[in-house]
Amino acid sequence: MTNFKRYTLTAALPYANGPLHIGHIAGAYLPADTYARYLRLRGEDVAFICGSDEHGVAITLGARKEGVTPRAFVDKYHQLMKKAFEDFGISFDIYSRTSNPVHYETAQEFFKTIYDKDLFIEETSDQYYDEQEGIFLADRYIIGTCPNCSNPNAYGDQCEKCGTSLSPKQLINPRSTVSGNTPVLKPTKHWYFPLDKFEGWLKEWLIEGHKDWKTNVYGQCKSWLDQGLQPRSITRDLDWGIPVPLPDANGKVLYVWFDAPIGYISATKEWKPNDWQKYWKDPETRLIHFIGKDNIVFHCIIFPAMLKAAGEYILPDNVPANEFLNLEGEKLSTSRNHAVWLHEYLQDLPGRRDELRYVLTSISPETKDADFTWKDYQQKVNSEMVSILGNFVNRVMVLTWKYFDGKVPSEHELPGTDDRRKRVLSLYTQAHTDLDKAVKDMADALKNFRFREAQFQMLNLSRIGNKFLADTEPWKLAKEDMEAVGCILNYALTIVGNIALAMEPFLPDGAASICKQLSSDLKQSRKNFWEKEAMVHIVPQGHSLGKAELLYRNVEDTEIEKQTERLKKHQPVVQAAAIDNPVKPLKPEIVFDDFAKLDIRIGTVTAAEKMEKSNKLLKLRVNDGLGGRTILSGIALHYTPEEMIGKQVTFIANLAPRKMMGTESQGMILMAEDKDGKLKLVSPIDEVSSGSQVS
Ligand code: B3M
Ligand code: ZN
Repeated sequence: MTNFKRYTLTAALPYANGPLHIGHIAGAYLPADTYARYLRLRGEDVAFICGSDEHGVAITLGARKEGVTPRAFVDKYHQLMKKAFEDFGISFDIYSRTSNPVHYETAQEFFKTIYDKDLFIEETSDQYYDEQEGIFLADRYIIGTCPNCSNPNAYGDQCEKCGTSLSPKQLINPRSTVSGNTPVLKPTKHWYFPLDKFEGWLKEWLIEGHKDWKTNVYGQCKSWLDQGLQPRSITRDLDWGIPVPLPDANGKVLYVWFDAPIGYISATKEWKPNDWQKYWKDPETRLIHFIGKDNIVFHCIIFPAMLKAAGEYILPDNVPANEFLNLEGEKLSTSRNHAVWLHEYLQDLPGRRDELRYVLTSISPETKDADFTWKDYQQKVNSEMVSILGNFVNRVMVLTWKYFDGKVPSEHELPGTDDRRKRVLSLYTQAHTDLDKAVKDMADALKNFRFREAQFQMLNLSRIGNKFLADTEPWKLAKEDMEAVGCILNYALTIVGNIALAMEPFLPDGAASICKQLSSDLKQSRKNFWEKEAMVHIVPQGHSLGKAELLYRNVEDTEIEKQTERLKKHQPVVQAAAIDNPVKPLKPEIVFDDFAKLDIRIGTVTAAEKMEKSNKLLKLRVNDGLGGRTILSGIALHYTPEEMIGKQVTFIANLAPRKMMGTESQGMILMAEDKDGKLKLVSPIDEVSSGSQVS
């Protein structure tokens, strides 16, 4: 690692459109916070920057849904998020917001800088327009079928199903998310950032220069660059956003993904109005973006190109993006309200901040998606935090009080050569070697953003400590050799103190509790510990300890049950009408000849039985006027065999026969799927003779 003078750490600016959940925390904020704490402990100069992202369609659509103005909407969620971050103890140096005046100025200036270099392309083109609402439909104002994966609800900027980034005109059957209407095309002028012109430079800087980035990040960037870059429009026709700072820009605002990353710079300005430049313009500053995987291209390709275009700015040196966190096996979802909300967690489980930090780091989605379950949370807290870590610290404290009245015993090496003492000495040497290695491995993992591994090594210190106590058995020696007991407990207390130091980036509350118990702020040891990356001396002989207290408590079954009940009770939030429209969008248009190929007929069911070993299939005998045929139909959950007999059904008569579970099905019965998923037979209203053709 090159030596840097200072660090600028950014964590993705969350949209002020809803509360924070554990997916956000695990994705960006907790790893960023752990890293920021680690750097500060090492004595580095750190700017840890975040704030609310208050523009864009996520905001205007959200405000619309709640029936309030965008201003009222962002005010509400900005406060909520800011407070949740504070209550949880994320140690931002500043948590700003992109509706601040300083951000307006900064973003407009940034635009002007690039504009003055004549880099933007100005172009009038036809864009989708909702005539009823009188608005242009960009980004999430428009949905349609994804040309890549046929997801019928792909957005105008991205298909969430396959991840492809899209523009509205690529959507098949586009419709307005506001009114549900099919849009028309209307000309409008916009400014485009010539990303294509930066392609060569990006390849060099990123593909050649940053092979050290995480594989998931590097891979995504490479595939983007391999596909070739196009100019991207960076302005929008919206009435909420930062006005484009040009005289002929009437009513246009900056695209949210243009202004939001500049928000990192504005927030730094707000934090250090006279001294912000060194965090953004000095090549000896290391810039690191902490984000989730859905933000990779913006932070690795588009924003760096913008910084490069503006000139003078440093570029990200690393972007350790995380994959996603799931909850109880399902995608976390704000709209379906399938989430553990941070503010609810803090209310329901007060005094358990470290527990959430610990569990989220231990399952951190660093290389692949991960799953949070409440059972696993309970298990990790009880069997790791309580049984291993808390238990070790407590045993050492209690034993020291018991044998030495809370005073740190002998600091000296254990004299003597009898077997018992030799054994204690060799156990001590072994523990010391193991502990030094764990500290070193922890520090290495931290430097490389492998927080899971780092935290595992941190916990290893107490595993080794427990083993040291179990092997030396000071409670047995107490009968015969108090000098040996003193040496053992002195070292055990050293381990406890080093554990507190190692815990500080991960579990700050527990670390503070240990300091209190040791009755020391550990100031003398801290810097040494992170510099040497090895075990350090903690408190002198004779130092009086504080009272022993339990670091962590077990999570009871009832606490977990309450949480899983809460999850079940979470009601889906009401969606914008058009997005939630249960009526499926139309399939691509066909010509008459396509239709004419189908031979659709009416038949009468003469016999019906359940298919063995299938709970879905019914085996039907259908009078088709041609001697009858057997058709298997997946309706067993909706109709009993008895109900089916005598019913007239509509079926495709010329579909190639297909064998299912050993029986040939000679056709397909047509069904209508109701909005609750129930299947209903499609039958003629008046009876017709069997074999009648439908046309
Ligand atoms: N607000 C997207 C998100 O919350 C966006 C990040 C901006 S970072 C500059 O996923
Ligand atoms: Zn798709």
